[in-house]
Amino acid sequence: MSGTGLFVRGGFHPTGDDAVPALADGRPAQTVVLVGNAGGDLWRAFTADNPSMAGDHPLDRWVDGHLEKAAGAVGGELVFPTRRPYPPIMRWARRAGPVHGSPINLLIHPDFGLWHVYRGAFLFADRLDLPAKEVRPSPCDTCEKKPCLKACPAESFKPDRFDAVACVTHVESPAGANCAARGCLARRACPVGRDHAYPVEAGAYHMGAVVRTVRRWIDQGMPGANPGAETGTGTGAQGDA
Ligand code: B12
Ligand code: SF4
Ligand code: SF4
Repeated sequence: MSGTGLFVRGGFHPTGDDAVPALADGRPAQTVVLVGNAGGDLWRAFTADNPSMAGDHPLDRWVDGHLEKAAGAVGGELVFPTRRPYPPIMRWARRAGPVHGSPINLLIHPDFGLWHVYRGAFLFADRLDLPAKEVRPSPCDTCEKKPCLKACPAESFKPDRFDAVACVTHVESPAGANCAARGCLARRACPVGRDHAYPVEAGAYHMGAVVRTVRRWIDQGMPGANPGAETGTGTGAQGDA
């Protein structure tokens, strides 16, 4: 994965509470290792490799190709965070590394802030030795003003859910041009990890993927565009985030 911007985000030994799926041969996974990216490295590597951006979901296809190659090399079984049934990757991420929930639901990392995601989980039949989990406090605990919560012009962050319809309706409107062109204002309002903020073009690309996905869910009649209501398999096509 060298030169791709992908890196190991930590690992853990699952228990029954972690809802880790069984391996293809039915055995339980004894070790889970998460891979993801942070900051702009992955975007720069991807665009250098794909100057034409041809085809559907070019970022997902590029990332998935690298993950599949790596999984083959280390003998792990791959689970993708954005393919249904959605794995509880945010729970796994908290088990694996120093990330915490934030008021806008994205996980916050003390160094990367909100500028990091998870691309794949490698499941292993063996109990592999893992370094001790890094334990660090949440930056949100000492962030008094919580600017992330005040930045969304569409009031998409409800106390218990993300209102994807309100978000996308705003982003598609003329008033939402800033979100559309540069990425989510709420994510950008957080003072933590600003040095790791995605390049502007990456923000626009990811936002475009979110808008297309949620618009499709709305067109398919999914209540509140809540994907949790949906079952089945296949790509969530939210990826590209
Ligand atoms: C579906 C999905 C979306 C949908 C959400 C639709 C909706 N109505 O909520 C859409 C397409 C809108 C979306 C958007 C984004 N997403 Co998204 N998304 C997912 C995905 C694939 C599944 C989540 C899910 O529905 N699980 C199933 C349900 C049943 O489980 P759930 O626990 O109930 O999940 C929901 C709750 O956590 C709920 N929720 C629970 N409590 C609370 C409390 C508050 C205050 C809020 C706001 C929400 C909330 O929000 C979840 C839905 O997003 C996850 C990956 C994963 N496997 O978890 C990524 C994931 C959560 N998304 C991610 C990202 C980065 C984004 C975007 C920033 C992408 C972008 N392009 O800008 C935006 C920001 C949205 C936001 N501010 O929350 C990352 C987060 C990484 C991190 N640092 O934490 C994840 C983990 C994917 C990844 N590859 O790492 N996403
Ligand atoms: S703005 Fe403050 S409360 Fe919001 S995510 Fe960043 S550190 Fe946490
Ligand atoms: S993209 Fe814009 S409208 Fe959507 S949640 Fe972020 S700030 Fe709100």
